[in-house]
Amino acid sequence: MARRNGKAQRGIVELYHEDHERADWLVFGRKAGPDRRGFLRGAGLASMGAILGTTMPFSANMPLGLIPNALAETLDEFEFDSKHGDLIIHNDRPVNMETPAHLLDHDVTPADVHFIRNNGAMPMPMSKADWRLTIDGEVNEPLELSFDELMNDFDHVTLRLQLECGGNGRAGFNPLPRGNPWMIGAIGNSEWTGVRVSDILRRAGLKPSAVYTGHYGYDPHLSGDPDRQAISRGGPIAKMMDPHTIIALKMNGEDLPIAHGYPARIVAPGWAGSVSQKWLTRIEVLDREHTGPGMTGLSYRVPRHPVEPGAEVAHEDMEVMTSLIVKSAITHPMAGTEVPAGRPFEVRGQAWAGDDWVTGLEVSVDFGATWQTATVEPAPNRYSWQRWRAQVSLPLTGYYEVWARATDNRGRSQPAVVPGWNPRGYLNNACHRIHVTAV
Ligand SMILES: Nc1nc2c(c(=O)[nH]1)N[C@H]1C(S)=C(S)[C@@H](COP(=O)(O)O)O[C@H]1N2
Ligand SMILES: [Mo]
Repeated sequence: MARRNGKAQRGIVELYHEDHERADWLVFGRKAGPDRRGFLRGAGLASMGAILGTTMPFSANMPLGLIPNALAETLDEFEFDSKHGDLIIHNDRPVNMETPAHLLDHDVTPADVHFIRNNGAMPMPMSKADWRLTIDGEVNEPLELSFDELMNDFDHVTLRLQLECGGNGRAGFNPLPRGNPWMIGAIGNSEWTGVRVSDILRRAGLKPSAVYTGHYGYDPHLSGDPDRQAISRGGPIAKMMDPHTIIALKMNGEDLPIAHGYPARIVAPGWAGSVSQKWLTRIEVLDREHTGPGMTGLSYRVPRHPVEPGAEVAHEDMEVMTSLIVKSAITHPMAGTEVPAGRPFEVRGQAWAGDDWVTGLEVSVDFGATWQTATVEPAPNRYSWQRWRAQVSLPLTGYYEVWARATDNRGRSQPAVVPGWNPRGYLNNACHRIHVTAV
């Protein structure tokens, strides 16, 4: 990856030059090698076809590492400005970028280091003047609201809210499920200003039949088919009526960046980020669980009972994920740092717990044999992550790992090893570890 002046960039061509196996993995969705063809017939080929606008009959003959010419010509170099440092790029079409752990150190995540998760294409921004939000379905009075009306006719709240991808931590699962191999950084905690979804639903008037929402955005499906949605999830009415679930009009006091849903998005903190529809245009109130893309099959669903790693799970044995679970990140020092042996230094980070909150955090520098208590700050508001700190000292020179383990208000803490495998790799809250060398 080229890095200049805090810009991270990676073109498809460069990617193939560097590492054609990884490039194949990115482009075709799965690893190169003898089984590539199998994957090409499946999801990989479908998404390739979507990008090319057609199928590829001779795909089986394509030499490894060859860039489809159409792609080589059309895939622009993807560039993302950040004055704070580089993000980790998992994919450039759709755009998926992760925040490295040390950039989670800001208590309020700056917009330019907030992870990005797109399922479809990045849309051309719709102007605030043209934008409308429709509220319909199981309501007494359907609404069509303009941006100005949201700005002027409703109360506004400003909250620091955790937004975490349900697949954050997926990279730790074995076998690796399909999807972006997020490590720890598909989480952000920006300051969002907007209107409570509950206020809007109350204005529309919920019918007694209302049980769930369905969310719609204006980002195009990767296929370009205007009748298909990139993603459309929703949540139970109780979650949508929580006063912390908002339609955000500002991120850190500014217009939302296009990557984060300009001009308005839902933030439903503590649940899989996919509930937080970006580029929001419509909330449909439903009398049953929503069935949009991302609600059914294996997507954002977990097995009702533990399953063997790699198992195929029948769709009817899966249920929709609700709250995410207790987790923490070590944001300082940066992994790989050298520290002086025998002298205390600060280890710190952030911790969060979905709908719950963090009551304790411990760190270990001896692979979990002993743990020392860190201080945990209270959240500035519910659903914000919480800062923790500890003074640590490493007795002798050599290689160490720092591990962090948070505990929530219900007494649940993070496992040292990866928790229950599931087909799409959600809810991995194993302890974050970094390595440091004492010199
Ligand atoms: N319209 C739309 N909304 C979306 C998505 C999307 O692809 N399209 N991705 C979802 C997912 S999976 C996540 S994790 C969050 C990520 O929000 P961010 O990109 O602002 O970090 O947005 C959600 N909202
Ligand atoms: Mo996500």
